[in-house]
Amino acid sequence: MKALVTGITGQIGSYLAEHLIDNDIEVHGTIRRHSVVETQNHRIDHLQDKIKTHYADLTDVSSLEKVLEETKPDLIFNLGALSHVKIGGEQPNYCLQSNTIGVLNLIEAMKSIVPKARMSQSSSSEMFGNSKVENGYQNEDTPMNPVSVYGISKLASYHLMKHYRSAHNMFLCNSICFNNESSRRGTNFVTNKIVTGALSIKLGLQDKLYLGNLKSRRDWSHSQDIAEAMLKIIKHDKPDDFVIASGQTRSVQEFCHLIFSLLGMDYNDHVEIDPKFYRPEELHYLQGDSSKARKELNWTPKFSFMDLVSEMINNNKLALENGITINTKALV
Ligand code: F7E
Repeated sequence: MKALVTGITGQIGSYLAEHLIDNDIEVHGTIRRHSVVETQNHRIDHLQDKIKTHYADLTDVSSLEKVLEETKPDLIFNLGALSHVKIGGEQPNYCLQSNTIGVLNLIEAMKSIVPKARMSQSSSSEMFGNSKVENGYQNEDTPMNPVSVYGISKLASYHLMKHYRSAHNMFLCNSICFNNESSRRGTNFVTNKIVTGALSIKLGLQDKLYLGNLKSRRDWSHSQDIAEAMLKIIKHDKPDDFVIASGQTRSVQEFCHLIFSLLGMDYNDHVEIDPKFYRPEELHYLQGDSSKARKELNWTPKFSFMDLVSEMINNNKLALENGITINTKALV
C-alpha cells in the first residue's frame, strides 16, 4: 500500500510518516520550494532513507497531477496548508488559495488520476468559531460559524470533501483536528512559544515573554495521537467525518502558569501582554467531543496532557542546552 502526504515536513506530517512506515505503508510526501533548504526538512531528516519526497504545491494543479501520476497512491493525506490562524488573516488570498483551492485541485486531480484512492482532509476545530452544543462541547453536529479567514478556508474545503463524496462517490474523509502540539510544534503557536520562552528565561537568554489573549481556551492533544487517528479514519469501512480531540479544555493562562511553575518561576514576573498578538476576532473556547471516533474507530489518545507538557519541556531544554538556536521572538 502507498500513501502520499502533503505537508509531510510539518508537525503532524512527520508523525504520520513515522506511523505509516510502522504500518508497512510506502510513504511519499510533497515538499514546496523553499529558499532555506538547510532547515526545511528538519522534522523528517531522520526518515530520509525511508520515504520519497517530491516537489509539488497545492496551488499548482499540474504539480499535483504529476506526483499522482508518478506515485499512484492508495491513500492521500492532505496536511499541507497555511496553518497559522493569525497569518491567514494577514495573507487572506493565499490562505484561500492553499487551504481551499488547493484542496479542490487535489480532489480534481485525484478524481481523474486515482479515483479509487482514499483521501483524508485535515479539517480544523477553527471551523466551529464560537459555536458549541448544550453540554459545552463541539462535535460533528455542532454548527460551524468560523471567525477567521483560516476557519472559512477550512470550512469551504470541508464542504468540498462532503460534496465530492456524495456527488462522485469518492472515498473522502474529514479529520476534524482540534489543537495538537508536541516538541516539533513551531514556536509561533502559543504552546511552544510559551515553553521555549520560559526555558530561555530560565537559562538567562531572555527576560520577558510577550503574548496576546491569555483568556482563550483550547483543547490540546499530542500530534502523534492525531496522526494515528487519521490512519484509522482513512482505513474505516466507509468515508466519514470525525472529531479528534482530547475532550479537555485549558486556558492559555493556565498553560502559562503550569509551564513557568514546572520550571520554578512565576509567569506574572515575566509574561507581558502585547496587543499586537491579539486576533481581529477571537475564537474563545474549544472542547472537542470525539466520542464518535472513540466508539466507531476504537481510537483513544495515548498521551496525557502531562506527557505532552513533559515532552515539550524536556526536548526543548535539551535543544537549548546543546546550543540549538530556537527562535523565541515569534512575530505572531
Ligand atoms: O493560538 C492565543 C491565541 O496560534 C491558540 C492551529 O494549529 O489550532 C491552531 O490554531 C490561542 C489563540 O493556535 C498568543 O489568540 C495568546 O486563542 O497556538 P495558536 P490556534 O489559533 O488555536 C487549530 C485547530 C488549527 O487548525 C490551526 O492550524 O492562543 N494566543 N497569545 C496566542 N497565540 C499565538 N500564536 N501567539 C501568541 O503570542
